[in-house]
Amino acid sequence: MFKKTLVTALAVSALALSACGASDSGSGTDDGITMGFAQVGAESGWRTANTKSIQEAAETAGVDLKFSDAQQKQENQIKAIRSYIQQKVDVIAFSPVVESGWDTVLKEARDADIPVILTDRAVDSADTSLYQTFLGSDFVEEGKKAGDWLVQDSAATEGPVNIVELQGTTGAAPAIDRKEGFEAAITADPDLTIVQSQTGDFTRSGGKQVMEAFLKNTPDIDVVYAHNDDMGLGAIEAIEAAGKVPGVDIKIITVDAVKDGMTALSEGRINYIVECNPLLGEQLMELAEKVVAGEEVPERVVTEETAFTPEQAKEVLASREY
Ligand code: GZL
Repeated sequence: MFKKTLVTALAVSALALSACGASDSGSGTDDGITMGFAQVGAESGWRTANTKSIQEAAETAGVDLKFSDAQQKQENQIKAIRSYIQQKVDVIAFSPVVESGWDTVLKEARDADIPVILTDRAVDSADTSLYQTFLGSDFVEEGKKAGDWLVQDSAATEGPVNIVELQGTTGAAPAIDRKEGFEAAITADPDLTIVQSQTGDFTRSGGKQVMEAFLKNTPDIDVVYAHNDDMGLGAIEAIEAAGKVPGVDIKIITVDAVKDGMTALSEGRINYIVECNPLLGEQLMELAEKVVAGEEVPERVVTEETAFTPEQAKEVLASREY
Protein backbone atom coordinates (compact mmCIF):
# COMPACT_ATOMS: atom_id res chain seq x y z
CA MET A 1 0.00 0.00 0.00
CA PHE A 2 2.68 2.60 1.02
CA LYS A 3 6.39 1.95 0.54
CA LYS A 4 9.37 3.69 2.21
CA THR A 5 13.12 4.14 1.79
CA LEU A 6 15.69 5.70 4.09
CA VAL A 7 17.28 8.97 2.88
CA THR A 8 18.16 12.32 4.47
CA ALA A 9 16.41 15.66 4.01
CA LEU A 10 18.97 16.80 1.46
CA ALA A 11 18.07 13.91 -0.78
CA VAL A 12 14.32 14.35 -0.42
CA SER A 13 14.10 17.36 -2.76
CA ALA A 14 16.54 15.82 -5.27
CA LEU A 15 15.15 12.30 -4.93
CA ALA A 16 13.57 11.36 -8.25
CA LEU A 17 10.66 9.62 -6.63
CA SER A 18 8.61 7.53 -8.98
CA ALA A 19 5.13 6.33 -8.28
CA CYS A 20 5.84 2.92 -6.84
CA GLY A 21 3.08 0.50 -6.19
CA ALA A 22 0.52 3.27 -6.31
CA SER A 23 -1.73 2.79 -3.35
CA ASP A 24 -5.25 1.67 -3.91
CA SER A 25 -6.06 4.19 -1.23
CA GLY A 26 -4.42 7.17 -2.93
CA SER A 27 -7.13 9.71 -2.60
CA GLY A 28 -7.09 13.48 -2.49
CA THR A 29 -9.26 15.48 -4.82
CA ASP A 30 -8.60 17.55 -7.93
CA ASP A 31 -8.57 20.67 -5.81
CA GLY A 32 -5.81 19.48 -3.42
CA ILE A 33 -5.59 17.33 -0.33
CA THR A 34 -7.06 17.71 3.15
CA MET A 35 -4.65 17.32 6.09
CA GLY A 36 -5.50 16.95 9.75
CA PHE A 37 -2.64 18.24 11.92
CA ALA A 38 -2.56 17.60 15.70
CA GLN A 39 -0.04 20.02 17.21
CA VAL A 40 1.54 19.61 20.69
CA GLY A 41 0.56 23.05 21.97
CA ALA A 42 2.04 26.57 22.11
CA GLU A 43 4.57 25.97 24.91
CA SER A 44 7.63 27.62 23.39
CA GLY A 45 8.97 29.98 20.77
CA TRP A 46 10.01 26.92 18.79
CA ARG A 47 6.44 25.59 18.73
CA THR A 48 5.04 28.93 17.63
CA ALA A 49 7.51 29.05 14.73
CA ASN A 50 6.73 25.41 13.86
CA THR A 51 2.98 26.09 13.76
CA LYS A 52 3.49 29.20 11.60
CA SER A 53 5.63 27.22 9.17
CA ILE A 54 3.01 24.47 8.82
CA GLN A 55 0.08 26.86 8.36
CA GLU A 56 1.92 29.04 5.82
CA ALA A 57 3.18 26.02 3.86
CA ALA A 58 -0.35 24.55 3.71
CA GLU A 59 -1.65 27.87 2.36
CA THR A 60 1.09 27.98 -0.29
CA ALA A 61 0.59 24.34 -1.29
CA GLY A 62 -3.21 24.64 -1.49
CA VAL A 63 -3.60 22.02 1.24
CA ASP A 64 -6.85 22.26 3.21
CA LEU A 65 -5.42 22.22 6.78
CA LYS A 66 -7.47 21.21 9.80
CA PHE A 67 -5.37 22.22 12.83
CA SER A 68 -5.64 21.51 16.57
CA ASP A 69 -3.60 22.63 19.62
CA ALA A 70 -3.48 19.90 22.32
CA GLN A 71 -2.14 22.19 25.07
CA GLN A 72 0.60 19.58 25.66
CA LYS A 73 -1.95 16.88 26.58
CA GLN A 74 -1.73 13.49 24.85
CA GLU A 75 -5.45 12.81 25.31
CA ASN A 76 -6.24 15.95 23.33
CA GLN A 77 -3.97 14.87 20.48
CA ILE A 78 -5.64 11.44 20.40
CA LYS A 79 -9.09 13.08 20.33
CA ALA A 80 -7.99 15.30 17.44
CA ILE A 81 -6.63 12.33 15.46
CA ARG A 82 -9.93 10.46 15.98
CA SER A 83 -11.81 13.52 14.78
CA TYR A 84 -9.70 13.64 11.62
CA ILE A 85 -10.41 9.94 11.01
CA GLN A 86 -14.15 10.60 11.32
CA GLN A 87 -13.82 13.53 8.90
CA LYS A 88 -12.07 11.16 6.45
CA VAL A 89 -9.14 13.53 5.81
CA ASP A 90 -6.63 12.44 3.16
CA VAL A 91 -3.64 12.45 5.52
CA ILE A 92 -2.96 12.96 9.23
CA ALA A 93 0.23 14.57 10.58
CA PHE A 94 1.19 15.22 14.18
CA SER A 95 4.04 15.90 16.60
CA PRO A 96 3.61 13.33 19.41
CA VAL A 97 3.85 15.15 22.73
CA VAL A 98 5.32 11.97 24.29
CA GLU A 99 6.81 8.82 22.70
CA SER A 100 4.42 6.19 24.08
CA GLY A 101 0.70 5.38 23.94
CA TRP A 102 -0.04 5.87 20.22
CA ASP A 103 -0.49 2.35 18.82
CA THR A 104 -4.27 2.13 19.32
CA VAL A 105 -5.17 5.39 17.59
CA LEU A 106 -2.59 4.86 14.84
CA LYS A 107 -4.11 1.43 14.13
CA GLU A 108 -7.52 3.14 13.86
CA ALA A 109 -6.05 5.49 11.24
CA ARG A 110 -4.49 2.57 9.36
CA ASP A 111 -7.79 0.65 9.47
CA ALA A 112 -9.45 3.74 8.01
CA ASP A 113 -6.77 3.72 5.27
CA ILE A 114 -5.59 7.22 6.26
CA PRO A 115 -1.78 7.60 6.10
CA VAL A 116 0.00 9.25 9.03
CA ILE A 117 3.14 11.41 8.97
CA LEU A 118 5.16 12.08 12.15
CA THR A 119 6.74 15.54 12.36
CA ASP A 120 9.22 16.90 14.91
CA ARG A 121 8.95 14.13 17.55
CA ALA A 122 8.95 10.32 17.26
CA VAL A 123 6.79 7.58 18.75
CA ASP A 124 8.19 4.39 20.29
CA SER A 125 5.78 2.07 18.43
CA ALA A 126 7.52 -1.14 17.34
CA ASP A 127 5.19 -1.29 14.33
CA THR A 128 6.65 1.23 11.88
CA SER A 129 3.85 0.47 9.41
CA LEU A 130 1.67 2.71 11.60
CA TYR A 131 3.17 5.81 9.96
CA GLN A 132 4.60 6.59 6.54
CA THR A 133 7.59 8.74 7.50
CA PHE A 134 9.16 10.71 10.38
CA LEU A 135 10.32 14.25 9.52
CA GLY A 136 12.40 15.87 12.25
CA SER A 137 15.71 16.47 13.97
CA ASP A 138 18.20 14.01 15.41
CA PHE A 139 17.81 14.94 19.09
CA VAL A 140 20.60 12.63 20.28
CA GLU A 141 22.98 14.46 17.94
CA GLU A 142 21.73 17.79 19.32
CA GLY A 143 22.54 16.65 22.88
CA LYS A 144 25.95 15.40 21.72
CA LYS A 145 26.75 18.77 20.13
CA ALA A 146 25.91 20.50 23.43
CA GLY A 147 28.07 18.09 25.43
CA ASP A 148 30.97 18.21 22.98
CA TRP A 149 31.04 22.00 23.24
CA LEU A 150 31.12 21.85 27.05
CA VAL A 151 33.97 19.28 27.02
CA GLN A 152 35.98 21.60 24.77
CA ASP A 153 35.06 24.74 26.73
CA SER A 154 35.99 23.12 30.07
CA ALA A 155 39.29 21.63 28.89
CA ALA A 156 41.35 24.32 30.62
CA THR A 157 39.23 24.30 33.78
CA GLU A 158 40.79 22.66 36.83
CA GLY A 159 38.55 20.73 39.24
CA PRO A 160 34.87 19.70 39.17
CA VAL A 161 32.33 21.35 36.84
CA ASN A 162 28.83 21.03 38.33
CA ILE A 163 26.02 20.90 35.77
CA VAL A 164 22.30 21.29 36.40
CA GLU A 165 19.97 20.03 33.66
CA LEU A 166 16.56 21.44 32.76
CA GLN A 167 14.83 18.57 30.96
CA GLY A 168 12.05 18.95 28.43
CA THR A 169 8.61 17.37 28.82
CA THR A 170 8.83 14.01 30.63
CA GLY A 171 8.53 11.17 28.11
CA ALA A 172 9.01 13.40 25.06
CA ALA A 173 11.49 12.19 22.43
CA PRO A 174 13.56 15.43 22.48
CA ALA A 175 13.86 15.28 26.28
CA ILE A 176 14.90 11.61 26.31
CA ASP A 177 17.32 11.90 23.39
CA ARG A 178 18.91 15.27 24.24
CA LYS A 179 19.69 13.89 27.70
CA GLU A 180 21.16 10.71 26.19
CA GLY A 181 23.37 12.55 23.70
CA PHE A 182 24.64 15.07 26.26
CA GLU A 183 25.44 12.45 28.91
CA ALA A 184 27.35 10.34 26.38
CA ALA A 185 29.41 13.33 25.24
CA ILE A 186 30.44 14.57 28.70
CA THR A 187 31.84 11.18 29.71
CA ALA A 188 34.95 12.42 27.84
CA ASP A 189 35.77 14.59 30.89
CA PRO A 190 35.33 13.02 34.38
CA ASP A 191 35.28 16.51 35.94
CA LEU A 192 31.91 17.19 34.27
CA THR A 193 29.03 16.03 36.49
CA ILE A 194 25.26 16.48 36.27
CA VAL A 195 24.43 17.22 39.90
CA GLN A 196 20.71 18.01 39.41
CA SER A 197 18.24 17.17 36.63
CA GLN A 198 14.53 17.98 36.51
CA THR A 199 11.84 18.74 33.94
CA GLY A 200 10.84 22.32 33.21
CA ASP A 201 8.34 21.04 30.59
CA PHE A 202 9.91 23.11 27.77
CA THR A 203 8.39 26.33 29.16
CA ARG A 204 10.05 29.57 30.32
CA SER A 205 8.10 29.55 33.60
CA GLY A 206 9.04 25.92 34.19
CA GLY A 207 12.70 26.64 33.62
CA LYS A 208 12.60 29.60 36.00
CA GLN A 209 10.84 27.69 38.81
CA VAL A 210 13.20 24.70 38.61
CA MET A 211 16.29 26.93 38.44
CA GLU A 212 15.12 28.86 41.52
CA ALA A 213 14.96 25.55 43.40
CA PHE A 214 18.38 24.47 42.08
CA LEU A 215 19.93 27.77 43.20
CA LYS A 216 18.47 27.31 46.70
CA ASN A 217 19.52 23.70 47.19
CA THR A 218 22.63 23.22 45.06
CA PRO A 219 25.87 24.99 45.94
CA ASP A 220 28.44 25.82 43.27
CA ILE A 221 26.46 25.48 40.03
CA ASP A 222 28.85 26.06 37.11
CA VAL A 223 26.68 25.19 34.07
CA VAL A 224 23.02 24.98 33.07
CA TYR A 225 22.12 22.58 30.24
CA ALA A 226 18.56 23.40 29.17
CA HIS A 227 16.78 21.21 26.59
CA ASN A 228 15.33 24.33 24.95
CA ASP A 229 15.87 28.11 24.78
CA ASP A 230 12.67 28.91 26.66
CA MET A 231 13.74 27.03 29.81
CA GLY A 232 17.21 28.57 29.48
CA LEU A 233 15.66 32.05 29.36
CA GLY A 234 13.63 31.24 32.46
CA ALA A 235 16.82 30.08 34.19
CA ILE A 236 18.47 33.40 33.29
CA GLU A 237 15.69 35.25 35.14
CA ALA A 238 16.29 33.09 38.26
CA ILE A 239 20.08 33.48 38.04
CA GLU A 240 19.84 37.28 37.76
CA ALA A 241 17.33 37.41 40.65
CA ALA A 242 19.91 35.51 42.73
CA GLY A 243 22.47 38.26 42.00
CA LYS A 244 24.61 36.16 39.66
CA VAL A 245 25.67 36.93 36.07
CA PRO A 246 24.30 34.43 33.49
CA GLY A 247 26.91 33.40 30.92
CA VAL A 248 29.71 34.37 33.32
CA ASP A 249 29.08 33.09 36.89
CA ILE A 250 26.97 30.26 35.48
CA LYS A 251 27.41 29.17 31.85
CA ILE A 252 24.29 28.28 29.89
CA ILE A 253 23.83 25.85 26.98
CA THR A 254 20.46 25.51 25.26
CA VAL A 255 18.84 23.95 22.18
CA ASP A 256 16.55 25.50 19.53
CA ALA A 257 18.09 28.87 18.42
CA VAL A 258 14.82 30.83 18.35
CA LYS A 259 15.00 34.64 18.21
CA ASP A 260 14.86 35.28 21.98
CA GLY A 261 17.53 32.64 22.62
CA MET A 262 19.80 33.96 19.88
CA THR A 263 19.41 37.50 21.24
CA ALA A 264 20.53 36.33 24.72
CA LEU A 265 23.39 34.42 23.06
CA SER A 266 24.53 37.50 21.14
CA GLU A 267 24.58 39.40 24.45
CA GLY A 268 26.65 36.67 26.18
CA ARG A 269 23.88 35.66 28.63
CA ILE A 270 23.82 32.24 26.94
CA ASN A 271 27.14 30.66 25.92
CA TYR A 272 26.17 28.13 23.23
CA ILE A 273 22.98 27.17 21.36
CA VAL A 274 22.43 24.02 19.32
CA GLU A 275 19.95 24.67 16.51
CA CYS A 276 16.70 22.70 16.17
CA ASN A 277 14.94 23.79 13.00
CA PRO A 278 11.14 24.31 13.41
CA LEU A 279 10.57 25.23 9.75
CA LEU A 280 9.19 21.83 8.70
CA GLY A 281 6.08 23.05 6.86
CA GLU A 282 7.31 22.94 3.27
CA GLN A 283 8.86 19.47 3.56
CA LEU A 284 5.72 18.23 5.35
CA MET A 285 3.44 19.36 2.52
CA GLU A 286 5.75 17.79 -0.12
CA LEU A 287 5.77 14.49 1.78
CA ALA A 288 1.99 14.59 2.33
CA GLU A 289 1.25 15.07 -1.38
CA LYS A 290 3.54 12.14 -2.27
CA VAL A 291 1.97 9.92 0.41
CA VAL A 292 -1.59 10.68 -0.71
CA ALA A 293 -0.61 10.03 -4.33
CA GLY A 294 0.77 6.65 -3.26
CA GLU A 295 4.34 7.61 -4.16
CA GLU A 296 7.39 6.23 -2.37
CA VAL A 297 8.59 8.40 0.55
CA PRO A 298 11.69 8.19 2.78
CA GLU A 299 11.12 6.31 6.04
CA ARG A 300 13.11 9.00 7.89
CA VAL A 301 13.80 12.61 6.89
CA VAL A 302 16.40 14.27 9.13
CA THR A 303 16.41 18.06 9.19
CA GLU A 304 19.81 19.72 8.69
CA GLU A 305 20.97 21.91 11.60
CA THR A 306 23.99 23.70 13.07
CA ALA A 307 25.01 25.39 16.36
CA PHE A 308 26.00 28.92 17.38
CA THR A 309 28.50 30.79 19.59
CA PRO A 310 27.84 34.41 20.68
CA GLU A 311 30.01 35.74 17.83
CA GLN A 312 28.10 33.67 15.25
CA ALA A 313 24.76 34.77 16.75
CA LYS A 314 25.71 38.43 16.26
CA GLU A 315 26.40 37.75 12.57
CA VAL A 316 23.12 35.94 11.77
CA LEU A 317 20.60 37.43 14.24
CA ALA A 318 19.14 39.99 11.83
CA SER A 319 18.54 37.38 9.13
CA ARG A 320 17.00 34.64 11.28
CA GLU A 321 13.53 33.52 10.10
CA TYR A 322 12.38 32.56 13.60
C1 GZL B 1 12.01 19.82 19.25
C2 GZL B 1 10.65 20.23 19.81
C3 GZL B 1 10.82 20.84 21.16
C4 GZL B 1 11.61 22.14 21.15
C5 GZL B 1 10.93 22.88 22.25
O1 GZL B 1 11.86 19.34 17.95
O2 GZL B 1 9.80 19.11 19.90
O3 GZL B 1 9.52 21.15 21.67
O4 GZL B 1 12.99 21.98 21.37
C6 GZL B 1 9.48 22.57 21.94
O5 GZL B 1 11.19 24.26 22.28
O6 GZL B 1 8.67 22.89 23.01
